[in-house]
Amino acid sequence: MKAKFILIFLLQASLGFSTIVSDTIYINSGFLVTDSDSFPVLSYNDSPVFNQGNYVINIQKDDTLLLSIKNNHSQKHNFNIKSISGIDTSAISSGSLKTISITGLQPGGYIFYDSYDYNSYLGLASAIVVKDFLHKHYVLNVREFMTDWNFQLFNLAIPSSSYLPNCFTFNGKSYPDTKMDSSANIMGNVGDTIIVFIVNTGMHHHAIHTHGYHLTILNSTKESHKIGRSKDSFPLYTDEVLTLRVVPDQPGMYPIHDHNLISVTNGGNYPGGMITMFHIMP
Ligand SMILES: [Cu+2]
Repeated sequence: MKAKFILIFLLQASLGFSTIVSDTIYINSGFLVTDSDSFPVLSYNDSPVFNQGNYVINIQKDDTLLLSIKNNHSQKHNFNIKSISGIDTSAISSGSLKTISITGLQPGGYIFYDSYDYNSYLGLASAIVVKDFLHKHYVLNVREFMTDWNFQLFNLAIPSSSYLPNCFTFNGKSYPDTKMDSSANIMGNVGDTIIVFIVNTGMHHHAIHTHGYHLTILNSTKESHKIGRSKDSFPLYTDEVLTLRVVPDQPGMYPIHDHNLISVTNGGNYPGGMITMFHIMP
């Protein structure tokens, strides 16, 4: 039986699939800083050092992901992937490391997150991209915060006020800090095919407007009737992942922003929040 298993494994390896990919994510706490605010958050990072931009896991189709999760926070956490079952979601206690194996993910974009309490809201929600394409890709993690809630939750209090967010981020940054973040600026040349995953890990719906280009919707995890549309505005439900394709037809720098005006402010002042850019060269 064992010899048979090894034979199948060798056969699969020789055919080029079932590659085992190891990755490690760290659950860190720290302060998310914008032009107008600084408040506590949680983040998935690729090192024990806190970074306010969430780490994105990238694998290829048919890869087996051996994912180690190190909990550097004082509370317990767990690991889940939206709409995927069969994953070990048991608690990862403070200070411990757990390794899980994930196989069989279909190509596309997924949200991984912590299901305990408000941990996903506090920052523990990011993306896994399973690639079946060779093009360059970007992930825009769209998320808003109400800064008072973060202070209350970090003091282990239940938020006492209704949710009126005042901080809006792409990949953990608010404009103008998004300008300095290569993960949040979509760069390429005229004629390139670029895949863009827009991932709403916030608690509000959002609507992302692109200037300069139309993008084609390749997939939506919430509304399949959107697939195939070519547009320049993209409403997003909470927890929705949109897979988009853009082939820029002109050079230039064009904004990408949330169409809700409150979402393009920092502490109530425009411009801020969810604004980033296309940078397309000839
Ligand atoms: Cu616009």
